[in-house]
Amino acid sequence: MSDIDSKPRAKAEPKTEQPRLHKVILVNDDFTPREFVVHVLAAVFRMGPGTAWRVMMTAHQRGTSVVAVYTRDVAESKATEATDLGRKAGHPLMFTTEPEE
Ligand code: TYC
Repeated sequence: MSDIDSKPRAKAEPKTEQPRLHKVILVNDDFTPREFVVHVLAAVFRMGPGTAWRVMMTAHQRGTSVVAVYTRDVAESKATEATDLGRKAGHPLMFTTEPEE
């Protein structure tokens, strides 16, 4: 077979790039009550109590825990909403975001 009649090869990359996803990260502190962290995770991230407890304990023991992954706007607004719930209740609870690799 000559290469003259060979078909163009399919492009490996998709034409449009997918938007980069961002992680919401829960940061441990020494003051926010465990139950309050679980309440915020359930309210803002729609977690069941078992999952919320595990995510909270991961941050408590390791310093941080990945809560969820969203597009950048959603990740940032949820991190702000969750951090604000803590601040309004007088707790230093903090959620941050970072792009996924
Ligand atoms: N370390 C807190 C305590 O012992 C509980 C806690 C867990 C706070 C996770 C924040 O992201 C956090 N009361």
